[in-house]
Amino acid sequence: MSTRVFGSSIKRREDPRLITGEAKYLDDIQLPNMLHAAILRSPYAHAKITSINTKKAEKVPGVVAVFTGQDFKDLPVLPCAWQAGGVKNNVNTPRVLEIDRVTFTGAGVAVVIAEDRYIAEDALNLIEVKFEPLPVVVDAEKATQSGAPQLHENAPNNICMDWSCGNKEGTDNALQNAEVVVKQRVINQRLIPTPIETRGCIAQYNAAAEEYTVWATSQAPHVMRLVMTAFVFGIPETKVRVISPQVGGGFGTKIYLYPEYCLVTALAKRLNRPVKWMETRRENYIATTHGRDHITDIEVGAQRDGKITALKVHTYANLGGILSTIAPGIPTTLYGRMLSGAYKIPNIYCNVKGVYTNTGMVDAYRGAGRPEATYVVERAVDLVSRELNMDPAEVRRKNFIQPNDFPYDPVGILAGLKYDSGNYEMTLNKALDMVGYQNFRREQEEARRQGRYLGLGLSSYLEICGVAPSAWVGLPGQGWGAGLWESANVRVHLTGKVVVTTGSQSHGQGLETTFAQIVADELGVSVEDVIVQHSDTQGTPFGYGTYGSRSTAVGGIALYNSLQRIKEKACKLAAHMLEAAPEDMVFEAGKVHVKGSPDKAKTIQEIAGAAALGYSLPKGMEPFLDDTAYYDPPNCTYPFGTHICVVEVDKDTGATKILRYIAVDDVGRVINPMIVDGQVHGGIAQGVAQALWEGAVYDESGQLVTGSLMDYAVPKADFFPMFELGRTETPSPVNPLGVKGVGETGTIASTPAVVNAVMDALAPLGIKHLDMPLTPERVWRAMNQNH
Ligand code: MCN
Repeated sequence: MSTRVFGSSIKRREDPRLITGEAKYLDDIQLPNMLHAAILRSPYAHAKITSINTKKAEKVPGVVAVFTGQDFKDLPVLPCAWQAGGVKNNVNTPRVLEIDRVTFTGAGVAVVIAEDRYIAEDALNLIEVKFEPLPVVVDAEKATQSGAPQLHENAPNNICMDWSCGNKEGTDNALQNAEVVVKQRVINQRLIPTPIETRGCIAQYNAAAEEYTVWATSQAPHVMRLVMTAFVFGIPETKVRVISPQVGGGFGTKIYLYPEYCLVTALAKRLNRPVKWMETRRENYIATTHGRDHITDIEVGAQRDGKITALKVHTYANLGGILSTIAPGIPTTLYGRMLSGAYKIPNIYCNVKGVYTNTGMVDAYRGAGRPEATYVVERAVDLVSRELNMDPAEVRRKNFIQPNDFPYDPVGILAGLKYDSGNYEMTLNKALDMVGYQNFRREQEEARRQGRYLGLGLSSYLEICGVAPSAWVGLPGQGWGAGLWESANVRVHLTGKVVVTTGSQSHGQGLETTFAQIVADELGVSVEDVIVQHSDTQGTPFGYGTYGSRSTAVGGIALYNSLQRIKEKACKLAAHMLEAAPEDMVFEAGKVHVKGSPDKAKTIQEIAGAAALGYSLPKGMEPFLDDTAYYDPPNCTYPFGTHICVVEVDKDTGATKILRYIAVDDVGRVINPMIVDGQVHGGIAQGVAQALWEGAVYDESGQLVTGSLMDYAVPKADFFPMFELGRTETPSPVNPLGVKGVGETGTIASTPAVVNAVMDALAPLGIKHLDMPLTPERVWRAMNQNH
């Protein structure tokens, strides 16, 4: 009997090639005769382009060509694929290169193609562009006010969308009748995702076949190909092969179709030579999508006993100067619809104004909408606790959705979907046990007597992930322009070795390991006998890609379903081989045996061999064990948990030190605990970074002040204590493996845990709220209000 590998921490199979430097990232790819592109970007946040003179640049030895937007004016603008919130009439998206006007610093206006990258970069300086600067607005709320510079004719007051969910009248009434009402404005500042590898693209054109091969740092190669061919080039999908090589992190930013990818592809044909473009870090900061950037007014009503009765939220969501591929869906479907959190809140209303400003594009960044929603809810619960002078753990307990409430409909705001399963109090209790809550409160009292500021923050988050049901994302008003199912193909070769191809895409998550674990358990083969292939549109079935923590709960289930059909066929063939009745066959631990006679058996290897040889098959059976499954789940999955952060704020400097960090997550059944822990670690680091250090800053003229790693405070490992992780396992009833997603939990949970901890520490000073990042300066100023 083979050991079950589902649930065991086997080492990541992708790591040897990553650790030894054998993995090939985009910039490692060198094609013969390849040219290099460098892009001239607008130094102005808002300006007309009155003329561009490329003559001097063209004369530089080694420069092959220089192009401007005029040269590509026949190509349409890039599409916006998630037109949520009713944006249909005011979609403004990038061109391959902008032609008349730019709306953010960093928009591409010209491209130099040269024999090497250095020549191309140097020649950029010789392009003469006349810009006519226009007035600039960078703040989403100010952009909607009268007199603000107008960015797009089709978006009066710069409002791209004005979207609401919930019950306004009911919420207003409940707020009027509430025994206490707390109001707070909170800023969820803009973040720069910063994967270690920046973006890049190589394109090669085969003139004889009229076909392109495109290598791109993509989290969704099939979607990239679809969108690029159908909406930009107007050519059959079959004419383009997209390969996503090893990708060095994405965090959402590599989902989209960016202008540079289309530009490089067009150039490869025009110049009939392969062309490569690789983003610099500075370009990455100004031209790759950012995340968050909300200004939110919260009104929360409660009874004196701690029961929350109403939550009203108004948000200005900054979308940047133009829309990225799925931008409108983030502050609507993935934010507004999640504002009930883990709580039974009987009245919820949310209004979101998506706003154009002269800043870089904003789209999904790890968590995408759900960190913003969780921040609102978890801060609101703490503000109520403070107002009522109640223990924040107690207020959470009073309002939690209970285990027998599932499937739970959060007062209709989830557009028909229901939370699948959960036991929120269980994770809270476990986290409180791990931290030693009562002891901490005693320690805190003692510290306060000594003039020290110790604080503890809770975050009992809930998230939606495994985004799918196609029927849900395709509902009128949701605006998603495609389905959201996943696919997997399984082939069991003659020797019993298994090749899986998947439409999911791994860029750090470890899917080559966890998907192999699913196969190993179902077929009873060893993990070493399984290869998982992905990231190449040639040879993998269509899939929507990896984001929204969907690979396991959607792609993994397509794989599971495919394996069931392989097993069915194996049973039929084994029955034929053993001269037994198919209905008497049992598939167990890599063998098919006759019910009650375990000795009368054929191994999966023997069966695969027979299927591949095809000498003797049951009547009508095709040779080979090969199956492709497509899976569209009936619901999303809803991971949850409680994170606790313990901090000390220095009374003299305002600096926050994290003393302990406890995370208890429930992501359903766990395939690989070590990988899941790793995902949680990375997520926590990103969420804590938002709370304490990171923040993208634009000045009034639309220049990104935090435009490099010298100015944007990405944390280092020694900023963190060892994370203390716990887990509960509440299976999801949505899928046969009982799995939920984990890729974003840490980011979603951690930000409010840290802010709540700092606010708890500062409570003796009467400080109720400070906006992030909680830098020593900001905290010190609040502690010393007269300075
Ligand atoms: N897993 C598991 N058991 C579960 C759930 C997941 O063992 N119950 C495993 C999975 O099989 C997979 C990993 O955990 O190996 C993450 O799975 P999942 O939650 O399905 O998330 P995705 O694979 O869809 O990854 C997307 C998610 C997102 S949305 C962002 S953003 C993100 C993230 O994953 N970006 C990452 N994790 C990242 N990790 C790295 N290293 N780099 C990124 O850019």
